[in-house]
Amino acid sequence: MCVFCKIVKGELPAKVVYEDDLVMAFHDINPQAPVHILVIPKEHIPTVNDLEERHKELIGHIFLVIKRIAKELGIDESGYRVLVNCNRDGGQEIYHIHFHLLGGKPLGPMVC
Ligand code: DGP
Repeated sequence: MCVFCKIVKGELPAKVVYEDDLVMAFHDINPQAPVHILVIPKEHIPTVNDLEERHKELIGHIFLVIKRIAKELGIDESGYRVLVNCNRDGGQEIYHIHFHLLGGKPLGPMVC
């Protein structure tokens, strides 16, 4: 079972900031910004490449959850970045799709 599935099942600890039937959000273990939250679907979807038509509502829901968390953490007005890595060249380390919510400081331009 993957690390994020273990977090979903409560078998690994995480600093959870939001949870419902479909998604979970928790602090990244290695934060790259003052606010660094990972938002994941509870369903094990490995990468963006594995998304299907049936996931359309789920992905929309994830963005509404991101919006809600950004407001709760007080970064909605200052701004934030939402990032998804896919596969090796995208720098994906955990193969359970996740949305990075980064903020709390000026992030500057995207650097590749
Ligand atoms: P990515 O490179 O997009 O696959 O990002 C994976 C992120 O997951 C990385 O920023 C570190 C984080 N991470 C890895 N293992 C754990 C863990 O066990 N708990 C938490 N909270 N975050 C983790």
